[in-house]
Amino acid sequence: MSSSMILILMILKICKGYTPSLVDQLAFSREGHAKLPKLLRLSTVQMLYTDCSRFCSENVLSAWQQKVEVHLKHDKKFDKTQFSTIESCQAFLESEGTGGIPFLQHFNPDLEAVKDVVGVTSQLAKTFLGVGKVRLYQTSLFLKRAVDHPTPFHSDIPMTPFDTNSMITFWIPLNAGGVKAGGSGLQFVDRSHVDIALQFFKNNNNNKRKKRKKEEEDLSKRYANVSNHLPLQEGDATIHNGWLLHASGRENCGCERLALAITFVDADATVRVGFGKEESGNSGYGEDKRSFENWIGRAKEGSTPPLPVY
Ligand SMILES: O=C(O)CCC(=O)C(=O)O
Repeated sequence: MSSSMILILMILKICKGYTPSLVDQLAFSREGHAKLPKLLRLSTVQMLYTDCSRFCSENVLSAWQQKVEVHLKHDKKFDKTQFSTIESCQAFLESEGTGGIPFLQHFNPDLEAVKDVVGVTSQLAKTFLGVGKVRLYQTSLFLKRAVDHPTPFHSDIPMTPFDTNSMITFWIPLNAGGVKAGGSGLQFVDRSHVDIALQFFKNNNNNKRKKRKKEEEDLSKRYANVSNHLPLQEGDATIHNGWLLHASGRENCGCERLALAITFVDADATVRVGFGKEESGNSGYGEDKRSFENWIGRAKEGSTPPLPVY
């Protein structure tokens, strides 16, 4: 059987054959985000939930250790023996006054159900980014517990090792917590992905660094429109551009919300020169480290990374 035939059969098995309309493509391009209704079959979402929640339960300690690593930042060595229990990680973060976390995150779970969805979303990623081929950057599970804090506004690209404008994330809620109105589905700052003026006029004067930092903390006057696509149905997904500011609220159903995020870049996107050393990228450097630590040592700055192409 040809590979395109296999892909078609896989698409039919896991999704209802969603095709991106011009309206969706325009929304993604203009606003930086869009809703993909009925992307996956309910049975696919249920299977993903079962496998992914089991994966999270089996790897809780590792997710807490990642939080400690992120807090220590890349210039301090993380000693696993010091953090061999969940309690030791929690006690350390508490002693550092972190005041809670937004979620527990698991990178690149090796699960068949996730691989199938990667195959389908890779095809859509090409259409939305308008490129011939894409590279899978990462898959990621976001578990937001009832006690967790809101996810702060951020854009994804600074946390990644890429020099690109072509990045897309599919965010797929796997249980009720991510779909209901008032729940912890993503919120998006409309058009913030094309706000080049922010960097140009607010971020280029070293002498005013302190003032600039303060200004950057509150952009609520600058960005009037924060949108969401809630309520979603199970099987719906949202997409957002890698530069778009996005966040999520608290999980207020008293349960845990689990979401799968799948991120692609243009296959021609290269590894940023000086990645991990640059001042402006440092804040987010540790957050995705688990995702790229296995290959970044083999990657060449200014060249494409050793990641799978679709
Ligand atoms: O699920 C969340 O709360 C955060 C997800 C996120 O930031 C992302 O998918 O880029």
